[in-house]
This record gives sequence, C-alpha cells and structure tokens, in this order.
Amino acid sequence: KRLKIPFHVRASKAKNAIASKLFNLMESKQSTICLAADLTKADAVIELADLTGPHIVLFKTHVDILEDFSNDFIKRLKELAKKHNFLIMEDRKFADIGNTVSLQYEKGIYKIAEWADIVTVHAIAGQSIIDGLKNGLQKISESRGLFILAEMSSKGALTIGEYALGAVTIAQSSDMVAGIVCQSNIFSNLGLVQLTPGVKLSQGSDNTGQQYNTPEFVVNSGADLAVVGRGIIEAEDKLAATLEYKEKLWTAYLKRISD
Ligand code: 5BU
Repeated sequence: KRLKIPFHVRASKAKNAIASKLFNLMESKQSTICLAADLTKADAVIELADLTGPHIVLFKTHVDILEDFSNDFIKRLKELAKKHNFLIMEDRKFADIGNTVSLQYEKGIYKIAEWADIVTVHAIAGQSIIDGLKNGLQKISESRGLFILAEMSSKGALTIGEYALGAVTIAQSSDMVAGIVCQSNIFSNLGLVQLTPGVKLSQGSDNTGQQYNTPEFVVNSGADLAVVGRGIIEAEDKLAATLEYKEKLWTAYLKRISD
C-alpha cells in the first residue's frame, strides 16, 4: 500500500520533520536521487555538489574518506545545500553503545551533529542507540533525522530475516527516525522514507561484493530515494548521468503510484 501513495501525501504522515522535508523535496524537484559522493578530495566533492545539486535531494558523504577535511569544507558544502536546496546525510553507520555514539556524533574532528541533516545508524546495538544519538544533539537547534539500516546491499550480508524485521521495529519506535535503508518492501509506515543503495543502469556487481539493481527494479521494490554513487561519479559526463538516473527513477515512481 505504501508504494501507491504519492510523496506529498506521505509528507503529511511523517513524524520526523526531515522525512517530511525529503518527501516534499522529492515531489518539488521531481528527483529521488541520493548521490553518494565517494571522492577523497574536498574540492572534488564540492564541485560535484555544485554540479548535481539542482537535480538531487540528498547528498551522501563519507567524511572519513576525505584526505583534506576541514571546517571550510563543511562551510562550503552547507552553502551549496542552501543554494541548490538539498539535504546532507553523513553515512556514518553508527553501531556502538549510546554513550559512545553520542560522543562520535557530537565531538571529534568531524562534529557530525553540527552539519549533517541525517546520519545512518545500524540496529545491531538495539533501540538505545537512538537515545544515545539524541544525547549528542543537546546543543543543536535544527531538525535532525536518522536512517536505520535494516538490509545491506552487499553479497552475503547478515541483515536478513529476524534481524531486518527487528531493525524495522526499532525504526518505528522514535520520531527521530526519518527512514529505513533496505533492499525490499519490508515496512508499511507511510511516514518513513525507504532509501535503497546498490543502484546502476544495469544489474550486476563490483569486485568487492556490492550488488546492483536497476532504477526501475529498486523503485518497484519500494525505494523512495535511490542511492547512486559510481553510476554517476565515474561517468564521463556526470551531469548527463545524473539527469538520466533522475529521469529513469522518476518515471518508475510515477508508474508505481499510477499502476
Ligand atoms: P555505489 O558507488 O553506487 O556502489 O555506492 C553506494 C554507496 O552506498 C556507498 O557510499 C556505500 O557506502 C553506500 N551503501 C551501500 O552501498 N550499501 C548499503 O547497504 C549501505 C550503504 Br547501508
């Protein structure tokens, strides 16, 4: 049933402000792309954000792969997020006890809580990880959202069966959660966003276990937002590739809600 409901209706069902913002952004930009900016130089990430920004809704970072991270990088990225109207997700995959994730979120070199609209979180540690992350937000006044990992895209992932269902239960337990990262249609809550990584124009895999499905396949498997990394960042013409994924994903979404 969730798959048939348009994003603007689901925006009004979301308990988390960031989830609602994502649904509205997808609708207004007619884009369901979460771009995985897996590049190791700050200038290259910034250039990518400026190029693709108008056509994406979520810019996904792994700040710990940058060789030249600085506070200035964050300042420039935030400026572009404002200019092009996209949100930023640090794909940190928090997985520790509450006290530790609270420190990892708020402190250290990256101070993720200060700038990431969204972070990703493993369910392995149990529901209390959400309370830990909430603790890391005491000095933050802006809205924040979490994406809980229920299923991973890699070959042989242990995120199956009871584990995946348990992760969905955890995701539904708090209004801090904006969505669920998964590969299949495993939840029905209208107000949560399904984010699906492992997307390329043709099905296949890389040589380190990543498994890819097509835009049409993932949308029919429930993806609201599709994570595209190398499909765009390794393309000769990154802008043309972004537009191609955007069009294919949006067409599949329109077909999904109308069929
Ligand atoms: P790719 O280049 O499209 O394969 O990049 C996929 C991105 O999504 C990459 O940044 C991963 O860290 C991220 N990812 C994933 O591939 N699979 C998962 O299950 C999760 C995240 Br969770």
